[in-house]
Amino acid sequence: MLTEINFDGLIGPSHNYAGLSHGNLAATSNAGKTSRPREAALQGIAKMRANLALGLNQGILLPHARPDHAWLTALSTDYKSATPALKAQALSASAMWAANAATVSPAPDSQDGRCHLSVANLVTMPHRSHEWPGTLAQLRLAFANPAFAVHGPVPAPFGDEGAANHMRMANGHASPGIEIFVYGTAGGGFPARQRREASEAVARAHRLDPARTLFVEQSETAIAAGAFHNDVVAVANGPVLFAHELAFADRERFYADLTDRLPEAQIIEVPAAAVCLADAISSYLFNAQLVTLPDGDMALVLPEEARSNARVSGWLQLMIAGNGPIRQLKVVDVRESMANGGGPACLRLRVVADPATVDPRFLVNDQRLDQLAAVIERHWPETIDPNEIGNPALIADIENARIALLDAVGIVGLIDSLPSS
Ligand code: SUG
Repeated sequence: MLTEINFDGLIGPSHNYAGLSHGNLAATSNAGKTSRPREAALQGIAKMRANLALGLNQGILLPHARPDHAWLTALSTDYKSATPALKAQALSASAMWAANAATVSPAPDSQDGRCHLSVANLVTMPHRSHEWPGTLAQLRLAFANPAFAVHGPVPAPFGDEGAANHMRMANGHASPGIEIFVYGTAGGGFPARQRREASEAVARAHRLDPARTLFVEQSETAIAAGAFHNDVVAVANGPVLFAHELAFADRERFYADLTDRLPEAQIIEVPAAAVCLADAISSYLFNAQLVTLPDGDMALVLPEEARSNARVSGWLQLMIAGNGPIRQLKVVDVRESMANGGGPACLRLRVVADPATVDPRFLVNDQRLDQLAAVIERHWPETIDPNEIGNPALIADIENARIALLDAVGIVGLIDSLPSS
């Protein structure tokens, strides 16, 4: 039976604060701070446990080989002699933000009846531009069943950041949906990371019905305020869109096009007068997982930062007191990821599929999470000071930690795998 599975990026042992993402205010303002990889990964595990407790299906994507020696070799260097900037870019644990792994179109939306996944090229940021081979290798394993079609990346220079700039709305997960691709053209002083050409290429690859596909421009004001991905200012689930008033360049046209195609659409818009963009972005109110619970109600899985912002939590209380479609709030602590600009929604890739068609090594229950937590507790570095990333002992610990994890989950083939094409 088709259902939604959230695949969370397991936070890797090299998680650190290098300040690599221009336009991501959390990441740049925390540059140079000491990170806590072990705690970070355990926070991610706790979030997955909380989602399992809500009755949701949960999967994982695994950390990539870091440092990425293959990438450094392609740049005619190696980790020891690389510049400090290249070292940091080669070591980044950024693959944890699985919402940027791929764009996913569930089977009911595609003309060939398969679930399509296109790995994101992430070409805008150097430290993310070398994620796709490691992601593609995993997607090909996890979704090898003929129920899926897994595609390679859109070629450069058309930046594609995956599901973070894509929303799907439908009456139910298994019904045909409206797919909404959000792209940027200008971002004030910050880069617009999703190009319309890339979104259009993905929509073609996924064989979507053009009549049920929308291309919507992200507002320049939102990007300039730090919304480097659409999922920082909007999230959708089923027939519900939850968005900030200033998320889109032309909201009235978007809402009209949407309700024209999906008359059941329910739009919950948060006015800038109630929650300004700065509060929305620092609290990650919209980087929540909007999920349908087994009883059909919707819940919003929010970061702790949304509760601690008085204006944001005041607005949420009013929303819950009303009679809207979002009936429950669930708060999770993902502070280590948040400090790099990654909230609960960034950490997961949603796939609508029958779990029986997914490689079981990528699916988790509480027992499997216990097993993963034991590996993390034993092998993940407790702290990383960005000044220490040249230390060979730290690098050996990071590499051994990932090997221990792949061994534990039975996916040793990924240790140095590259996609075959
Ligand atoms: O691409 N941060 C990530 C955060 C991605 C969040 N994902 C979504 N919104 N879906 C990024 O900006 C910071 C890494 C560093 O600076 O060390 C970073 O890559």
